[in-house]
Amino acid sequence: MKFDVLTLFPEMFEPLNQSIIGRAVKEKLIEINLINIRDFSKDKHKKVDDTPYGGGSGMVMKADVIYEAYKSIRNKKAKVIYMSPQGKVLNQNKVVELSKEKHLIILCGHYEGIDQRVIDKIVDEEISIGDYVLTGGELPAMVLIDSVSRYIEGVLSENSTTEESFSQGILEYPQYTRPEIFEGVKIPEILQSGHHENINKWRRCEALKNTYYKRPELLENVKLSEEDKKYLENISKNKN
Ligand code: 4G3
Repeated sequence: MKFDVLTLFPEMFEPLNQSIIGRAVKEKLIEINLINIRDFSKDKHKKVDDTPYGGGSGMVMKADVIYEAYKSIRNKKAKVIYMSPQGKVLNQNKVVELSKEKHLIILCGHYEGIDQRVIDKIVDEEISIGDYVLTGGELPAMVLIDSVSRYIEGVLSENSTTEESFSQGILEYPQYTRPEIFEGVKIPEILQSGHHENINKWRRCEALKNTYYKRPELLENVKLSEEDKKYLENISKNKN
């Protein structure tokens, strides 16, 4: 997977050189190519923004400079994504869908936004990471790159995306590791039983309990087995 990122602040992407994503880059499982939009300003002062037509506060990023930056990397096969609070809100299903692309071009805006004409000309999809406003699209772009890269073959250890939160539409079961007793609190006894079928059932029930209490709205859009429904009945009766 190749990510081209059009940004005024390529230095902000330094965190992607760390940990799992950093290793994926070094192993060439993914490629992150940062393009500094400012390099494409033809102005002697390297101007990239201007005041809005019609008046108002703030600055707007210039269409011509962004278009020159885009032309330096343009590729018919790539999907162009604009990170914006006005986009469709990202979720795990969208992340999986994007992970099947070969090449993503991500446009990061700053200031009050970007001249609408270049958005209309080059952008395929507008995506938001949530209903709040940030100073720029760089953090959202990093969120997108991280979440999508986890689904690229070899980036994570086997199975780790199939069982986790959201992959089945519900939250995760709680995890425990040594020590066996922490501040007087023992781990749940079943986890030392060695009975894997019962452990799996217990974990499923805990995952449903977590979801019921923390994110009940997720249960409306998920297919539940008859056993799941029995667990949930008990949870709602507070028997667990
Ligand atoms: C465009 C994305 C970009 C218009 C970008 C502000 C939040 C998100 C920007 C605009 C952003 C998000 C830059 N803030 N929720 N800021 O994904 O008004």
